[in-house]
Parts: sequence; C-alpha cells; structure tokens
Amino acid sequence: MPEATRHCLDDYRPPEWTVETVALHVALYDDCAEVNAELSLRRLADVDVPLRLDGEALELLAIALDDAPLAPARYRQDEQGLTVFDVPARARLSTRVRIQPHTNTRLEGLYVSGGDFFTQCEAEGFRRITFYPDRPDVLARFTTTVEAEAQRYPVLLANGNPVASGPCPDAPARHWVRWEDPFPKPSYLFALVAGALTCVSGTHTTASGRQIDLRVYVREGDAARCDHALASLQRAMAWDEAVYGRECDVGTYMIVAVHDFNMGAMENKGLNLFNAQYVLASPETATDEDYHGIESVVAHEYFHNWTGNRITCRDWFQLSLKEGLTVFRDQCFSADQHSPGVERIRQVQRLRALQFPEDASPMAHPVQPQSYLEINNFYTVTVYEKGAEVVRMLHRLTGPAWRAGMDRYFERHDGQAVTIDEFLNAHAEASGRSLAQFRRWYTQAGTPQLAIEREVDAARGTLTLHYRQYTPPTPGQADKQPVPIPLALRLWGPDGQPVPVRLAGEEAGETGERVLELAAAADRIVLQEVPAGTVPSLLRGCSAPVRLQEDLTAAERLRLIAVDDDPYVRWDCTQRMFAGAIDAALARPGEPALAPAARAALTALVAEDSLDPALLACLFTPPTFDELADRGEGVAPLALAEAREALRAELGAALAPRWWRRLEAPADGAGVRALQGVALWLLAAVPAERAGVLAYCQASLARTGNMTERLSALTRLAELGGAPAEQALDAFYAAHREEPLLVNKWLRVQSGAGAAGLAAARRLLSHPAYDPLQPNRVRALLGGLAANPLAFHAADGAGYALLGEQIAQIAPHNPQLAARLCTPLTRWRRYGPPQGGQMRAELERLAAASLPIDVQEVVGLALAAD
Ligand code: B3K
Ligand code: ZN
Repeated sequence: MPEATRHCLDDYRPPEWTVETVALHVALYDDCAEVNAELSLRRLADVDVPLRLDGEALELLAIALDDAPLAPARYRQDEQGLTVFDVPARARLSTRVRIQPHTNTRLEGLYVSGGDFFTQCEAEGFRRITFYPDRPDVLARFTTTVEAEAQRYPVLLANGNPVASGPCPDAPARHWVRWEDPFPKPSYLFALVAGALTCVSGTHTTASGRQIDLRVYVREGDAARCDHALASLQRAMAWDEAVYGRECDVGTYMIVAVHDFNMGAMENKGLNLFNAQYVLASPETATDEDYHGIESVVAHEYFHNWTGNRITCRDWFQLSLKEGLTVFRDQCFSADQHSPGVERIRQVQRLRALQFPEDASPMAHPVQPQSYLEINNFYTVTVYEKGAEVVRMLHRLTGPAWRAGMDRYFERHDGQAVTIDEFLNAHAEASGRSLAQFRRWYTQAGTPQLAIEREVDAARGTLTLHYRQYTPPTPGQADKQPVPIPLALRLWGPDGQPVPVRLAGEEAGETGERVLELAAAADRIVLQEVPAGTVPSLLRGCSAPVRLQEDLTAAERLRLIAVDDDPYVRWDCTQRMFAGAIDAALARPGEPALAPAARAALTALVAEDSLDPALLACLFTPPTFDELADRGEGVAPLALAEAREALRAELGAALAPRWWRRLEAPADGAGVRALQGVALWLLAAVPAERAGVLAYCQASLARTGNMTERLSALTRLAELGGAPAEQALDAFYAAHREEPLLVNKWLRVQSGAGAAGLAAARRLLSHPAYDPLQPNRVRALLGGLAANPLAFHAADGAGYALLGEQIAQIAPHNPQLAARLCTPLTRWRRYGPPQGGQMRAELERLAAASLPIDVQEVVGLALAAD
C-alpha cells in the first residue's frame, strides 16, 4: 500500500501542465479494457518541468510523444502515476493502458455491474482509467470512442453528442460510437456506459425555445418505472430557468441507472449516473419517501450542470462551493414542489440527526476542510448539509441582491474552476456588504450555541433579548470567533396578534417576520412597545444552523405550537417538549412523562382537521435517537432508546382513538400516508393496542399494493415479531426476490426491527440475497442495524462487533464504502460505560488491521486524543 499523503489547502499550486484536448478510445472486452489516450498538452509553468500524470492500477502497454515511441529513460511509472521528462512546452502524449473493470470492486474508475460497464470518476477515479492530470482545475475538451461487442453492448454512451459510429473494420462482431463533448471539463465529470440498456425518452423545451432530448437508460424490464425521474428532470429544468435564468446547455441529457454504486448519483456532464434507487419508481415498488428522494436527487444532479460543471471547483477543499450551493438549490426546488414548511422541517431534522452530531464528534471539520488524506472521506453532511445552510443564510442576508450575486458569479466564472472566496466576492459586490465575518462559517468547525435570555421592563414596555454565542472547540481549532447569525423573529402578543418588531431608535416596527443579525460574541437587542405577555417566535424557519437555548416557559411553547404561523417553530416547540419528556422518563421510568397541559395541546392538534397531515406527522415525531444522544455526555444508549420508546407508547396510548380514526380514513396522498405511518408507529408501542395493530398490518398487506403502506405494515410486524412477522417477511421476499430495490428494503426492515434486529442481521449475513460487495445491500443491512439503537447498542457490544467485523471484511474490496460504515462507531465519545469503551475497542481493532487509507483516516481521527 503506498504511503498516505496529507493534502493541505495551503499547499495549493496551480497546475504546471494543462490538457487542451483529449481523444480517448476505450475498447471493452470480456476480461479487461484497453484505453488509448491522446492528450494535447500545454505547459503553464514558465520553466521546464517534467510532466506529471496521475495513474493507478494501470498496465502501461505503449507510450509515445508527438508520435515517436518514448524510450524507457524518458519516463518513470510508480504506484501513483507517471513522470515524463523533457517534454516540449506543447506536446501530444499518447498512452495505451490495460485495466481490469471486471474485478474492480472499489466501484471507482471503470467497473462492471450486472454485466454492463459504468464509470465513477469523482473525486479521483479517472486516474484508474488512464494517465492524466486528475485534478479539477485542468479543463479539457473530450472526444470519447467506445468500442465493444455489438450484441452484448448495444448501447455505448459517453459525454456530449454522438458524432460517428460503425462496425469495427477488423472485428465485425464489434461496434463503436464516438462522442464529442463541446464543453471543456475536468476529468471527474467524465463518464462512459456500455450495456444492454433500454431507454425511456422525453423532451424539454427551454425558455429560449431549444428542444432538449431527455433519456433515461435502465435495465430491460425497468422501463415502466422511469416516469417519475423523467418528470422530475423536466420540472427541475423549468425551475432553474424560472428561478435562476439558467438553461440546460446540452442537446441530449442522459440519466443512467446502475445497481452497484457507492453513493446516490453523479452529475457527469450530460450523462448522469444514478444509483437505481434514485431512478426507479412505481407506487407498487417505491415509497413516498423514495419518490421524494428521486425528485430531489434528479434535481440536484441537474442543478450541478451550472453549479459544479459550468463553474467547477479549483481544488477539492472547495467541494462545498458546488455541493452546499447545489443542495441549497435542490432544497428550494423541493420547497416549491411541496409544502415549504414541511420540507424545511425535514431538512432541519436531517441536519440535527446527522450534521450536528458530526460537528460534535472527532470527525468535526469546517465546511471548507483544511486537510485530508482521502478526499472521499470529506463528502460529508458538513460539506453538503451545513454547506447548504451557510448558503441559505447568505441568501437571507443578501435578500433582494441574491439573484444579482448569482448572476455575477455565473457571468464572471463560467468555464472556470474557482474557490469559495470567489463565490463570496460575487455576492459581496452585488449586495454591497462585507462578507469577511460571514466567511467564518466556512472556516470554523462546530455548531455555534446561541443563548437568548429575555428581560422584560413592563414600565418602559421593552423586551430586551440578551444573546451570547459560543462555538465549542473542535479538533485542531481550540478558539473560535463569533459568526454572524441571522435571527428571524416575530412577536406574538397576548391576544394572539402579531406585535410590531421595533428596535431602539426606529419610528415604527414591522408586524411580519424580521431578520436581525447577531454578529457579536454577546450583546443585547432592545425591542420597544412590547405588551406584557408577548411571546417571541425565534430562529424562524431555522434561520441559522445553531443550537438555540431560549428561556420560553412550557406554557409559552404550547402557545406557539397552537398559534405560530411558522411550521418550523411549531415543530421545534414540540421537539423541545418531547426531549424534556424523554428526560423525565429517564429520571422516573414508568411514570407518565407528558404534563397534562402538553397532552391537552397535543390532543387539540390531532383534532385540528385543517392541519396538513404531513405537518402533523412531523409534529408527532419525537427527536431521533441520534439527536437525543447528541445532547449530552456519558449517555446510556439503551436507557435512552427505551425512554424514547416510553414516550412513543405514551403518545400512542393517550390519543389511541384519534390515531385509529386517522388509520381508517382513505390513504389519500403522501401526507395522509405519512401521518398514518406515524399513527401506526405510535400505536404499535402500546401493549393494549398490539392485537389491533397486528390485525391492521396483516389486512393492509393483503389489501393494498401501495409500497408506502405495505412497508409501514411490514416494518411494524417485524418489530412485533413472532410467527406473523415471519410469515409476512417470507411472503414479501417470495414476491419481490427479483427486485433488488425491494430486497434492500426487506433486509433493512429486519435489521432495524428492535432488539431482535441484531440476531436478524447476523443471520442475514449468510442469506443468498446478501452480498458484501453490493453497496445498496450493505447499506440496507448494516445501515438498518446502526440506525436501530436497541440492537446496535446491545449491552454485550455484539452490535459494534458485527459492524466492525464487516467493515474489516469489506474494506479491502471497497474502501470508500467501508470508511462510510465507520461513522456510527466514531460517535463513541458521547456514550458512557460500557458502550463507549466497547465502540472504542472496535475502532482500535480496525486501526490495528492495516486497512486501506480511507478507513485508517476515519478511524485515526475518531481515536485521536483531544
Ligand atoms: N458529486 C457526487 C458525489 C461524488 C462522491 C465521490 N465520493 C454526487 C453529488 O453530490 O451530486
Ligand atoms: Zn452534489
């Protein structure tokens, strides 16, 4: 294994050589592939420097410079690439290499899935295809010829437009297609596909009247499940035109589904590759959540065409330049397609369940990381989700100048590889405000804590908000500076009417929402003419990714739950109430955790017929286990999981008749189904309701073909266990064993089913349907286990041992996947004995096992001393 190199942002140097054009010829065979690459090179450095190209796992067959074969003394190959000496300032380098896609289990570079060929090049996969300066700031024009046996691989795709094709003159069973991409691009956006795929097509006519061909390529038999992906793409294209004035720039836009994929999808120019999970959907095979995921990932990859592809990253430390911005854009798109309030709640739920814990863990890093060993480890919720929150704040702070800032960014940097600073400069100029302090959001790790204390002066009619902000130390960053926190605020008077927000010195206030900027470490804000009994609605819409500590009373929160017009604030108040109830259950097990007033308020909510059922579903979902565990130190995970279960049972029992009524109503629309899912989940925790739940689930499985309802019923049955569960699980498998995406669901349901999930996971590891080389299978089984605290945190440490052992087994084959699987163990510091120590011991075992650098980096960070 080559020695790991630490890459540091401060070490960035512009490329010494660039590539102007690339002509690739990729010949695919049954046991290997051969790649001819012709690079026209130009030296950028003023002085004569050797040409250095990246290249891994490449068997060099031939090399020539300006058509003359190179003598061995003119070049040197090592494990990471190729150095060529005495290269003229302009030169044409030709190489021919042999690669092994059939045994490529890393799923990086060129690989085989289900007998077809696919590529994944971001971040550094292209160097596994050919020798190349594999860095995002080298942009070149690509021409790609793909050649393969015609019958087995009728479809041959690459980026750009097909310009020529034909049979191979010396091998009549083989054919070739040549693709030309007119847009210069970095190598990470290269893609190639070859296989027996079928295509579903549509069109999009842009605002300027150009017609784009849209094509979704899937395995034969999956064609009937592409409509939703296609329609999502059409909506995304129209949205980017309407909101940002950006049109699609290619003539043919292709999406290809693949079942073996390390992540969700990839935005290769004009040829997106997608995990099949984010393409295929029918009501019988996909849940409402799957539908939502498809829409948002299709949009995300499409939006990258401008934010990522037309303007790309100078280096990988700028990853959030494209990812944070594009997540923000896809979130806005989803908000426009659905209920904005519910969308926002779900985004914040995700942020709190995944990103806040990362920011509080040994893996904490800034949105713009400073260094890495393996860049694949930094495609994190911090870079993506916190990155999106930072862009959201910028959007709020620049207000009406946002669009002008984006226009300026697009106009100035189109076709370039740039930095986060260049993005901020465009917005600073367009809005006329300094973003010097704002930049800290990119460079400081950790979730800021914002404490707000109220002081009421009844005589003067003022409400003073005293605030303090504090960002805890994170690895490598002991001291933090204050960040500008946009605080969206509204005031509700004692009569339930809005009170104008009027600052000192202002003539009049605003009754609507107002955004205050809290830029100091500590300060106060004096609001005038505030009647006694006014309740502030704070951090509306989650206007900043901070942990807010406010001093509202339980009664005030109940008022906000009842009257606030911001769904996020209503939800946040229920979350605080539930967290308090769970703490009470921990302190006094067996006693009711909810105060009578809270029960009454919740009862009133369920009775409110006009309330969006999707919002009601959010309001009745207590904070996730991970969020709860993230609040303290020395956490006893099983006791915490049980306390959460106790609250679940209490919510189910207190409102049982209401929940049953909801379940009896027609399952009309995704919102109703989401609420029914929560209702069933709550009821299933109540011993007195179990017989009813069992009968309901069995009837539901017999009655409906809708996968959302079926999966909800199957999940509850699996949790209840016993013969009915076994029967239902067997029947599900028998019915869907040929559907890979449904087999994944079947695995996840079982490893996620309460305490018994651990034994189920162990057993399923040797089931013929399980394959440790298929990321979707692995994520389903092991992800299901890790998200199931009653099994994962089993007192004897067997959950951790199972995960650790599987990581060690997978790591040599697919390092990227293995490194991801370590995440749950890296949270070990928050748990008390014995679990914290057991998790750490598992990490130590992995550290000692000399695994690939991807795993070593994560494990090393997790174990590093403070
Ligand atoms: N850009 C890709 C992620 C690539 C991950 C490489 N380890 C998908 C996306 O964010 O759209
Ligand atoms: Zn992305």
